[in-house]
Amino acid sequence: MNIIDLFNLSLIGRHDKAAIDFQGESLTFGELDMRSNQMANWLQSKGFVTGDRLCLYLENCIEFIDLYLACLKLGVIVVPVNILYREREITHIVNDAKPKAIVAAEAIPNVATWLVQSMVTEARSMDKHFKKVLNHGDTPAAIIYTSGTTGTSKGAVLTHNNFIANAINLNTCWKITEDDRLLLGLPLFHVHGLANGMHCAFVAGSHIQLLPRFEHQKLKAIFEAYRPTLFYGVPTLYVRLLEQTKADAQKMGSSVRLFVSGSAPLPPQVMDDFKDKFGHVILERYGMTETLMNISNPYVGERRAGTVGFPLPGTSVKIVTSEGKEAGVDEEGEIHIKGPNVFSQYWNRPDATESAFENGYFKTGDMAVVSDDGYYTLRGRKSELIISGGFNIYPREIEEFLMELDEIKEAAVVGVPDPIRGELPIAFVVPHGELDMEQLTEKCKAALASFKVPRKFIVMDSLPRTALGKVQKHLLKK
Ligand code: MCA
Ligand code: AMP
Repeated sequence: MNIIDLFNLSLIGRHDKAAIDFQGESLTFGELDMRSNQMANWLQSKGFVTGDRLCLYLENCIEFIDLYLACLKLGVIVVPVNILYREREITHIVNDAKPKAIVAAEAIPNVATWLVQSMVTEARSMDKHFKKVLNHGDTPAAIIYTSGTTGTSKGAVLTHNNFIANAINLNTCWKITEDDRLLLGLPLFHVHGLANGMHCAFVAGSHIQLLPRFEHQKLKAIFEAYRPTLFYGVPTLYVRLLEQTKADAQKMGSSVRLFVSGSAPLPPQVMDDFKDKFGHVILERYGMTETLMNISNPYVGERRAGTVGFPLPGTSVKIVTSEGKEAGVDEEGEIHIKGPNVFSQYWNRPDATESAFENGYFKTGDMAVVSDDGYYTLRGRKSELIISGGFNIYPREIEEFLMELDEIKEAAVVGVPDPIRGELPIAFVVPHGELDMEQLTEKCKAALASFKVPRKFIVMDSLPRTALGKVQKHLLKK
């Protein structure tokens, strides 16, 4: 089976049930099914077949879902692109994934763009029925760009079966049902919003209130009007929610049965303060783009602050020490993962795929320990990855950009702790002469997604290096 066969529990089986609200528009599962049939017919009429790629550069919207479901029905591989990415970052993905088209709300400079509104208008005249295309579960469903542990952006190929395993796991373990109401403001271009949010709701038949994005200032009113039962957030959002008064927080939490956090470490203090204000113990879990969800605190039982809980069903987890041995209790090592949730390959990168696996396990690059009662605690990463507001930043990408600029000789980027975003990027630069800081920031803003723009530039005469020439980032961090 492919994931559409599973979504059909709702798309067909709950035909008349309300599926989604978005900016005042309400659609049933049957309407989502019909709209995506029309879009699939339209894409087919443009020559799309199984295995072709389609890039989506869109904020959360119903049209994203129409296109996404249409691609899954056709076996076309969706390549979602972070809406905050700029031309340079989009071009890298387009050159690598070689999609047949890039869909966006507005033309992207120097990138051949298909405009979503005209596609949707044309699709409205297509047949509402779609002749099923047979695709099995190992068919790629999406290529999601991420940098793994090495720092160069690679496309993780996720199959229908990977997504199916994730949806079945979370629906079972977090007891997601058709009675749930999910407030979904996380971006659909990342797996947190897409696979945990949208997929699980479509399989279970839950209702979704979709937001273009989270604007924390508006959340109180949205909670009170929608009365969600389920909420998924990154730690930055939980920090923002703590700005509510206790009385408002209690009201906001009164309809909710489960708050989940992931994508970055949730400080135990935030979890405690949240319990105090909202009266809920946040359930923290751990995942990656390449593996979807791996480890989760339990729905029933102790949700232990600072830990990510136990391996999810079907997921094998090993902690491997620096000597290559399996770690004992409380012994630190790298997390290795095996299971039906784990991706099959990086797009067009057999070399990177091979080095990402060892003995059939994916090497996550995340360090962890396990307690004697089985709770896993993440201890940081092997790589230099910076996570800001739940978005990943690869220092090397910013360093390479800075060093392409005429005025910069050398650059090193590190993450510094930030109480709201978790981490923020800071750049150390060795200039060729005088530096115009404002101009430098403007150049970064024009080329990089806003969350990657260094918040500070620190000018140095030279970067501290080891005898072998490697920059000593730990010294810079200090
Ligand atoms: C943030 N901004 C956005 C969006 N999110 N712009 C458009 N669409 C978005 N979705 C921009 C804002 O314009 C602003 O830009 C800056 O980011 C910060 O916004 P602000 O309003 O101050 O918000 P915040 O309080 O910092 O909160 C931001 C956020 C956002 C809502 C937490 O960072 C977010 O949605 N993060 C989720 C990322 C995510 O889904 N990660 C999952 C990856 P400017 O600075 O120019 O003003 S998947 C993953 O990691 C694995 C698998 C896992 O385990 O889940
Ligand atoms: P991504 O590449 O966007 O899939 O990000 C995956 C990375 O996010 C993981 O390798 C972890 O480093 C981090 N991550 C996800 N969930 C958590 C969590 N609960 N605590 C700490 N880090 C997390």
